[in-house]
Amino acid sequence: PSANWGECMEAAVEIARKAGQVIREAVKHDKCVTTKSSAVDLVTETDHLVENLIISSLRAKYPSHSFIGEESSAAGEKCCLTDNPTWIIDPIDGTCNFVHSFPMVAVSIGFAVNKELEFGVIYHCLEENLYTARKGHGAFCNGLKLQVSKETDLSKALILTEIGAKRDPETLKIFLGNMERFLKAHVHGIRVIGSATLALCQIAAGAAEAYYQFGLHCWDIAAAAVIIREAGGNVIDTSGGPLDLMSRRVVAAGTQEMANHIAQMLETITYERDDYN
Ligand code: LIP
Repeated sequence: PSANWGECMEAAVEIARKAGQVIREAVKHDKCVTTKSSAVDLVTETDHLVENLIISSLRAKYPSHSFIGEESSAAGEKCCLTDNPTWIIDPIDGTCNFVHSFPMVAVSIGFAVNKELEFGVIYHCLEENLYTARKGHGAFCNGLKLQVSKETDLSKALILTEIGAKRDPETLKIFLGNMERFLKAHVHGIRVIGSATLALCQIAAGAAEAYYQFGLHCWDIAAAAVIIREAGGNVIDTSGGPLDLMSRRVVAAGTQEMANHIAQMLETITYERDDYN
């Protein structure tokens, strides 16, 4: 049966490219912006339009499959991963960037069967870079093979993270404390680019050593986790244990040593799980 997933992946690539075209056009125009969980958790009419485009196209091809989408979940649909083949979709990752026309904007489509991630497609649509990986078949950007950094020394690391939607004083204190700890450990640098999926693609590409975040969602990790693993990297929970797609936290790194080192240094920010209801 795993032979079928290659065909599903081709469908994902095709629809990601179509979605990317819509986003490339929409970024040139005024955006209608509203907020979700907080005043900095943004959504636009293009997020909804693109999610509908992706899900309706895939559902027509694969009517028995399940779908988890960022905007469907925000609208109250259950976010629950079962053994059924499941598409995990972020129509616009980097919505805040999209609103500001900052170019780190991507479409992310992950696919899981029996709760195992099978492939991931991330389209950095404003730069036309297509990241793809299928379990056991390697990771690629525009057809070129990706390879993670093999660095194990934290003091030689470039680290990526994202801020997340919670901005209350306690969250900010822990967030800034985590950053401060890495800066005091003399990492080469810390970057916040505004798109979790594209930051994770940089880990796969070996352009940065590690990524960590509290507060991201399953649709930010699903596709990227396959791409990083197929590029030789590690994706784990911030506790150091195995990745839990629904736990809203992640550490990704080129090497196991680097991932563990990062995880050990993090103080936890608690977010409600994606599958809490
Ligand atoms: C967002 C990411 C951002 C991350 C947030 C959120 P959205 O996704 O792009 O980098 O910090 O947790 O998941 O809302 O733009 O799709």
